[in-house]
This record gives sequence, structure tokens and C-alpha cells, in this order.
Amino acid sequence: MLKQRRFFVFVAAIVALLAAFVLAALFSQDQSESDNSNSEKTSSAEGPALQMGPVVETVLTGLDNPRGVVVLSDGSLMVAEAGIGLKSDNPQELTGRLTHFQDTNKDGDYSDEGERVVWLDNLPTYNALSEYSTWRDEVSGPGELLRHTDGHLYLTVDGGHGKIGVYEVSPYKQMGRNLSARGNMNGLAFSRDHTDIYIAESTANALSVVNIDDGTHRNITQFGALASGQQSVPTGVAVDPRNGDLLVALFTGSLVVDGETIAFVPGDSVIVRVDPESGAIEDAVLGLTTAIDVAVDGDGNIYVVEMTGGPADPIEPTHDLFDPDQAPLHGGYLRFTGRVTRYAPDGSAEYLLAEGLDMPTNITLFSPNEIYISTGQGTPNRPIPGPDGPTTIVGEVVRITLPDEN
Ligand SMILES: [Ca+2]
Ligand SMILES: [Ca+2]
Ligand SMILES: [Ca+2]
Repeated sequence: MLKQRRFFVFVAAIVALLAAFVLAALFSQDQSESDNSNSEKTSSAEGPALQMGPVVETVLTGLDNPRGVVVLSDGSLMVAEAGIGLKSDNPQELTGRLTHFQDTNKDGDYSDEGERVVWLDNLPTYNALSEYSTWRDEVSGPGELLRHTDGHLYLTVDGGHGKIGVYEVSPYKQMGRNLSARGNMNGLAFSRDHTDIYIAESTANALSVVNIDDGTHRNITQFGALASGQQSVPTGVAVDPRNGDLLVALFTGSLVVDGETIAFVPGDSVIVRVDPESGAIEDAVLGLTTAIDVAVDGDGNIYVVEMTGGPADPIEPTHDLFDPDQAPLHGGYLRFTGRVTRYAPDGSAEYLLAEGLDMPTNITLFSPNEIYISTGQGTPNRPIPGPDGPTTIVGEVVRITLPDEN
């Protein structure tokens, strides 16, 4: 009798398993039909309150160092690209640009006629490897992008010495005033009333604010050395909508030990909370590695982008970045180890939203359930080691969609 009951339990288990397979097959077919142009890359779940993990999809690919992303109300995207860097045989070719991507025929891609409209091109671009002998493949040019409630865009451009600015771009695609020429303005954020723009200045290790009306500038604070004596290198800034506090990503970097420069020390990067009036600083999230950008939602949850998991394969300043036959090298930073994590307002209870991203650089929080991340920093098409063998650098924008928590 006991044996028979066991048999029935066994058969029931097999039937349940088969049913699960059939359901899974149906579900995945449904998925591939609904977003045929978007490849689902990774998904992961850690939050106990959530039933399904976040979905990570590539929405734009083949870009040249995408940075700032703005999502317009019609769902179209404005993207700033830093370009490919300068080619020694053609230094006049400037590939930084600002582009409007609109899926006009609603087929899920941006590759049909008239769907990519370049607003501004021929913007400065350079590679820090050749320009400053950093031993890292790092392209600068157009970077952060914000959209004001009045329709103007604000775009940082880092084109090297004498070619730096936060430019106002009109809704009619005209490049206007330069609001600031501080060095390396990697992160921007509007004040809550959109009268000011906060600026994270990476080279100066400073945080400042500029008034949009009259262009007056005020220093808020200067960041001191971090753990291991590293420079702080602020790269991203966000405003806490609840109280106007500033959250700043301190990337870490440039530690000189016994005359040798170490790129950065993993685990020493932090997010700090700064009072915009007094400049007082307190820790918000600790123990990060190369935090490059930060965002905050209406409940005060903090979203952090970490660019890489560690240093890897520094490259010779003479390395030909544009030679497709070069051996695959990481190029200063371990590739495909970028992450996006959400923290509670007090810095606790982390929730991993995406991992294995290739050198993410910027976060745009469209809503707490819809997040855009630009990835693929470095010289486009350069051979690099990938998760499944050698591959090449590709600039992309990925969207992370979170399941509804209610
Ligand atoms: Ca289309
Ligand atoms: Ca199409
Ligand atoms: Ca940013």
C-alpha cells in the first residue's frame, strides 16, 4: 500500500513537472513575440517582496560611448554620445553627438527611416589614454544630459583643455549659452524647482551649483581623500526629492604608492549625502567599487551604478585602439562586471537590479520601475575579453524594468 502511494506521488510529480515545462515554453514564446527586437540579457531577483526579478533589455545598440539619456513624454530618447576618441590619422574627425531616437513606426526598433535624428554632431571627443597617458581606454566628449521643464536641454561637453562646458540646447536644436567651464563635469542634476544645476566636478573633487538664469556659480563643498588615501573623484549627483539633499557618487582613483599610480582600490568607493546649503557631508552607502552614477526616487531609495569590479589589463599609451586585430585586452577596467543596485534611504537592504553590464556610465531614472543605463565605455569595436570569449566594445542603452511591487 505504501509503495503504491509513493508511485502515485511520483507520477503526480512528473505530471506537475511536465506542466511547468509547457507553461515555461508558452511563456517564453509569448515574451519573444512581444519584444522581438529587444534581447533580454540578464535578470535577477533578490528582494523577498518581489515575485519576479527585474528585466534587462537592450533598447539601443551600436552607439559610440553613450552617456546621458533623457526619456521624453512620448517615450522617445535623447542620447549624448562621447564619440570614438581622436584618430591620429584624422584628428579633425569629431564624433561626439546628440541624437533623438524615436520609434515612429512602432515596430520596436530605431533603425527605420527618420527614426534617428542627429541634433548636434561634430562635437569634441578624445581618449584619455592618448591624451593623458592614463593606461586606460576612456573616451570623453559629450556626457551628462538633462531636460528642463521648459524644454531646454543641458549637455556637458568635455573636449579637453579649452573645450569644456555645460551647454544650453534649445528645443529647436540650437546650441546656446555655456553655463560653466569647470573641469570634467561628469554629473549634473537640477534643483527641485529647476532654477539651479548641481555639478559634480571630477578633476577638482568638488561639488558646485550654477544658476540657470544668470549663470552665477557657487562652490558647495570639496571632497577630501577617501580610504586608502585615494582621491574622491565625484562622478554623479542626484537630488533627493523628499528634502533637496544631494547624493554624490565618489568614484575613487589615482592613488600613488611608492611612485606608482594605482587606478583605484575596489571597495573604497562611496555615495555621500551633502547638504546643498552648508556643504556638510555624511556617508550614505559604503563599500562600493567605482560608483559612477546615482539616482534617487520619491521614497528616497538610492540607485547606484558601479562601473567595474576591479582594475585589469592596463594598456600602453601607444596601443592602437582602432586596430581590429589587436589581442583582446580589458584596457584598464575589468569588463562586463558593472552593476546597478538599489538601496533603502538609510543605505541598507540592497537589491541587485542588474549585473554583468559592460562598463556602465550613466543612470536615468524615468520612474522607480523604469531605469535606463548607458553602457560600453571605451573605443567602439576594440577587441576585449567577453563573458563567452573574445568580443568587441559596443555602446548600448539598456532598460531595466521592475515588476510592480503593489
Ligand atoms: Ca522603428
Ligand atoms: Ca524596423
Ligand atoms: Ca548621470
